[in-house]
Amino acid sequence: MSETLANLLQENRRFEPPAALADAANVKADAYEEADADRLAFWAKQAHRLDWAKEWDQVLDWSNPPFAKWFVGGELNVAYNCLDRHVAAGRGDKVAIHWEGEPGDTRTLTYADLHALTCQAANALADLGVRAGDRVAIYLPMIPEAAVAMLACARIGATHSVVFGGFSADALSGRIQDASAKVVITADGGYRRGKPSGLKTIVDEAVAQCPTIEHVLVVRRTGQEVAWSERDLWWHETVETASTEHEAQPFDAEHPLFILYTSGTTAKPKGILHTTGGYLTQASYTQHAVFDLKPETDVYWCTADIGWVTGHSYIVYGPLSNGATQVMYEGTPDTPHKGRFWDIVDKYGVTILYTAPTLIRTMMKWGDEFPAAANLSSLRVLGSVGEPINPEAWMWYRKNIGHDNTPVVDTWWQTETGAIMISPLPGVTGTKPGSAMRPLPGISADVVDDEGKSVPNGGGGFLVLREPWPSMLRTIWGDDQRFIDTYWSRFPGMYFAGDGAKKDDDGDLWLLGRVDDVMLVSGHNISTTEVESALVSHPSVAEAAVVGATDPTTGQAIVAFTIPRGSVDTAGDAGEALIKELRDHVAKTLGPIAKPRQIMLVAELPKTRSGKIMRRLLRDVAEHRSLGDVTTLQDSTVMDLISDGMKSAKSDE
Ligand code: 6R9
Repeated sequence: MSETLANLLQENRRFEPPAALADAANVKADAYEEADADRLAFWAKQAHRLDWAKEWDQVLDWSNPPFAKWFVGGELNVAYNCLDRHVAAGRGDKVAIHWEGEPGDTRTLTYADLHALTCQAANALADLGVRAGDRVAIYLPMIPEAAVAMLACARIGATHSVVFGGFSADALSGRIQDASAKVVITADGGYRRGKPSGLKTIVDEAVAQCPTIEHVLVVRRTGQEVAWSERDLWWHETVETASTEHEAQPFDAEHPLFILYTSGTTAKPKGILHTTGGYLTQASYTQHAVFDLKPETDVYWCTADIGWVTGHSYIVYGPLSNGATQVMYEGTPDTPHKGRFWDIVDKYGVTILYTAPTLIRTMMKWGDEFPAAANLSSLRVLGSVGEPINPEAWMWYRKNIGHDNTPVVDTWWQTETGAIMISPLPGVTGTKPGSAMRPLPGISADVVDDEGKSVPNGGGGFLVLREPWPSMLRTIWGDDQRFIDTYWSRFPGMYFAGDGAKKDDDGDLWLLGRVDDVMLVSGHNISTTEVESALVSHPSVAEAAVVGATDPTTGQAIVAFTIPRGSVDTAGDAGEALIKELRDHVAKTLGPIAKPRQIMLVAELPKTRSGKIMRRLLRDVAEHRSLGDVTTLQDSTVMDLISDGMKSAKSDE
């Protein structure tokens, strides 16, 4: 095998930043030079965008790798930086959150409101005996109280562990037990798909297995009936009656801020630990730099859930530390209709939108008429995160959402990295559809081969980070050895992210998916992302997921699951003809080596709760069934296999 990862996809489209945006951009090209000249001085300057109670003695202590300390000896309070300092500067009346419930109810919270509520919650938690260093689990729908709960923990130095509201009782109790949390903050329920869902019942079931839990604090959102026990307290009786006065104490820069669980390859989720000063520095700087956020004029909206790292860094800590006005939406994108997102953009005049490829592809599938029906002219920067964005999805996003002139920033990062690492800067970088382009100023990323050697331009391999960064994970909660083994052992002295990537001829970076998903076809390592992108570049395809299935002659063979766009006819012969056309299309786009052995037309793809395609399940479907050359949508057994797999995956959690 000559190459570590084949580089098949060619992309020649390029889009320069709009001149007006470039002229007024928060961050210009000189940031790269400045950071290259002195990386630590650069990060120290970004740390000074925050208010510190005590200045640090040392920017970085890397004497005991991979255990980093940033801003050693410095002290600050995260909630103070997100709230108090804006209020103190006379911006208390500025809107922090325009909240929209799924049923259409709304709330507007100014910085003064958010500050008062956070102080009340901090006082209430302290009264319940929560002290600095204690862990608090948060299991809430997308309501303002989710942000308040996180900020209240940060304010008193308690470490929060937010668990996505879609997780099961087992998943929740496992995470509570791993962190030995003292308190859970939840709600009676939330609205999803037009119905109230129950959260408190799941917490009751989970907490039965969690002896460390002393109290359950419950926000009333839906008003549904809930069972009640002695340890339960209503938020409106406990928090909303507490004093709105609370003085934030500073904490050490390395004080634990939060744990966020991310599932690894083994069953036991990893509790990724983030600390205070470095995390906030990078979350805050990247919000300012990557989104060109202007707090006075922008209305920002990140569609992620607070249960994922994107919600932590780019709904709570990034926007609020910058004093932004943002939109927060509780529900699903197709309730009550498929244009809901675009109605929200229109209604609030959203200027910066941050969403995920899975949503963009879903919107492509639904059809152009939904965004066309709303006024999206306020948008000026679009962001993407969570998966590789296929060039055609990128183009669709720019054209249909960004009126063909809005920069699209494809941002690569992970729960582990805490904040954005690789991304264009909207006022600086000429973008290429599907490329995350360059590491941000102050970040050192590279693509290496099996031996850890940097690949030349045009080559593919493993994405690594060569230098520590401020918002890096500090460890896996309670398991330093697993931290070392998982991230720092594959390539000595480098952080290995688990992703494949390539450098194009200009040295720009293209993410190629998880290396566990790479297919080995006749001795060539082929990325699932490239084959998926080739499929999505066909006008009849909305989404595609590609896996390698064991094959007697080629080792692995490429099997593709493809969702046609809404208007495409796939009945009978039309389906067969489309499959043939798609196989040929991939061969023509990427070369014959990448031609799928089989293509299945399907109505849905199995996804994780955060919207990432679960190729593992598709591999099972592809391998455990000898399928003919073609299988179409009409073959319901394939869909049953996919949905059975999804059910068992959900019960795994
Ligand atoms: C922020 C987040 C991390 C994994 C990461 C990679 C994939 C995220 C991406 C991307 C290609 C991008 N990923 N952003 N792949 N291009 N712009 O999603 O964190 O949930 O921990 O997932 O997501 O595979 O390793 P997390």
